[in-house]
Amino acid sequence: MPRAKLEVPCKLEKLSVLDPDGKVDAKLDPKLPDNDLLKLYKTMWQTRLLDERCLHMQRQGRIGTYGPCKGQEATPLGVAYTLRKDDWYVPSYRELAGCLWRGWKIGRYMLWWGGHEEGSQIEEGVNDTPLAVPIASQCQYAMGIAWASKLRGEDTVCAAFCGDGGTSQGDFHEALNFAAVYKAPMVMVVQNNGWAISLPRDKQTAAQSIAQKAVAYGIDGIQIDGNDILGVIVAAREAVAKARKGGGPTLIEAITYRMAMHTTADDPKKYRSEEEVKAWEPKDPLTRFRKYLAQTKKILTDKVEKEIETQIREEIDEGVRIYESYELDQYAMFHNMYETPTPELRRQEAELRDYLENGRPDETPTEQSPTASERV
Ligand SMILES: Cc1ncc(C[n+]2csc(CCOP(=O)(O)OP(=O)(O)O)c2C)c(N)n1
Ligand SMILES: [Mg+2]
Repeated sequence: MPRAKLEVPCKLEKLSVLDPDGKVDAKLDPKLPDNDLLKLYKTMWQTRLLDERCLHMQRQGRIGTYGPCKGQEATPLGVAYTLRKDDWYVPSYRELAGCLWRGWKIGRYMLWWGGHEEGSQIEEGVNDTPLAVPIASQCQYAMGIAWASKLRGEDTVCAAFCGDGGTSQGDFHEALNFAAVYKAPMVMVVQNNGWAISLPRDKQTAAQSIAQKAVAYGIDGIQIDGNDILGVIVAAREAVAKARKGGGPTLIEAITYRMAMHTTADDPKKYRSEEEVKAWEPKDPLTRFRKYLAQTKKILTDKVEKEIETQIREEIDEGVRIYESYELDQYAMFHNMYETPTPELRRQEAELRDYLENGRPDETPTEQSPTASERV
């Protein structure tokens, strides 16, 4: 047998529609109605301000460890925009913008970061799954949801998200492999923000792109500018339409950047340079979208902007009020895993009850006690 080139049919593309100056490629412009553009802008801006508020509240001890999404608003929002209400949205933990678009309530979102079980409850009529921290675990749920919709003869699509780090998990591979073989209506979106905590992208994979991993599964892959909401919408629309028509999954790699720390438990200055962060500032998805709406489309005037900001701030304040006035079941975490709690869970519940009713046990730190950041 002679040696020959292995011909592998594949469709791999790269796409960007809106440049950092807010100028749009006219041939690719999805031409969204003005109303939708302003609604998207409001959600993106609200995400930015809510994210900031959560960060401050963590510093004040009012919520727990927080994972910011600053800089990563355009991809989840653009994808959510292309979904129908009865489609499924399966986030990891930096997809707040799409969650707000899908109808998640601010107060409940805060409950999740406050460490309360009630934060995982999805609003009535919203086909989403709760935030997922076990990396890439949500890819498996998404594949199952997509396959179930196919088996039931429904035409709903499931969009799932994970990070660049998530692509090294077995779950990511298993989910995409299965979805591809069974042509499950799934859209797999990887938010490649260049880092998995302190691990840079070039140590994550030797592959030139994450999009090219699609070739191994026999599906289409596309790399997009994840800070360009219009480009995200164009790519996601095509992927969703293809999945809905029975064409199977698409892998979308969205190139973006996490402008803040991984979570409030780490210090990014320890592993990435200030210059790198500075270089990403001009590509900010929010300022880019603002320029497009104000200068190119001329629909965002100072007056409209002020009105939107007032509305956003009122809604966030109301969300915080709701979050802080929830009547919480302190013991819910012991009751939601098993129908009959195990003896160990019962022991822990009794310990917590004793702690809450009778005060603090002696917590004098010993020499060996790790600090919070050492434990992460
Ligand atoms: C299965 C699993 N392993 C390890 C961790 C600890 N961990 C939390 S976030 C993270 C990095 C994830 O990086 P990436 O997928 O790129 O997402 P990003 O945080 O950059 O959005 C790791 C290793 C975890 N949550 N789950
Ligand atoms: Mg990452």
